[in-house]
Amino acid sequence: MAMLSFERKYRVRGGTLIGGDLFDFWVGPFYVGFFGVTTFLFSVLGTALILYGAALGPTWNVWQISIAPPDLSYGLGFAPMKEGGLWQVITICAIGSFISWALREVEICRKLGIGYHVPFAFGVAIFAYISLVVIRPVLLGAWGHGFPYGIFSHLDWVSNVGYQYLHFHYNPAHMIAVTFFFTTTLALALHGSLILSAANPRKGEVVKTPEHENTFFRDTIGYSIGPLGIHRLGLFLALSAGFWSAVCIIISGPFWTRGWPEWWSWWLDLPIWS
Ligand code: UQ1
Repeated sequence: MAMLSFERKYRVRGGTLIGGDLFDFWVGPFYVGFFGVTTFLFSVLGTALILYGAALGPTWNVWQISIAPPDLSYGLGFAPMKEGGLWQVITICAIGSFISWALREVEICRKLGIGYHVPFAFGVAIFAYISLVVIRPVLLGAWGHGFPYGIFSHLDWVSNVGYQYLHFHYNPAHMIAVTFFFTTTLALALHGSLILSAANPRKGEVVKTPEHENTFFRDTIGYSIGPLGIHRLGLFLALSAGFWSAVCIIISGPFWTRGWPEWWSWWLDLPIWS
């Protein structure tokens, strides 16, 4: 079905989560919806506050602009705007717009009658962000444990927090996350190259079939996961990367305060060695 007639058929009322027909329309190619409106409002306010924070100085150098969370002494209370309160409101706007965006995706999935895989996957990314700026700071008792909103400043934060645990690569959850990140790129490289090799042949040759794809991997490694299976595997790998990243930072501080290399002494402490 041509795209234009497909869209005419599927761009129908209904499937909204809230408010019935309210905002249940499109503007040009974009679906609006109640959550499109809330996404827009949160992101405009958040962006305006970031610009206001930048205007407070001391620099307009885009690499160096930074909006810092409150001092640790404010604990889990509200801070004055110019002393981290801006960071707090920007964080609320960010979470509000991310969750609104996910719910707008859910409404579009409902209209189309497709699964909720995309908003679910986005939800894992939202969870990773919320781990850094809400879950871990709350467990540690101060918003000051959140990361600053700036290009260089957030890099400095990652480095400093990493060194606080001596050598972050010894964090077992970090190891699992990194392994999932790399395996995701391996899977996508295998999948992208396999599909192009079969579906995009040189001029004059016919497009090959999923049987060709299966057979390539059966011939090579004796196993093919299949054209549907590779997408399940890819989604699992990518979501696991985000999930274990969230775990690795949540456990750093709230559940383990020493250097991560020391964590591995459980191995030396096993009774089997004595
Ligand atoms: C695979 O087996 C497969 O099924 C035919 C694909 O679908 C098109 C793929 O893209 C890939 C990469 C594989 C190979 C993957 C494994 C885990 C054996």
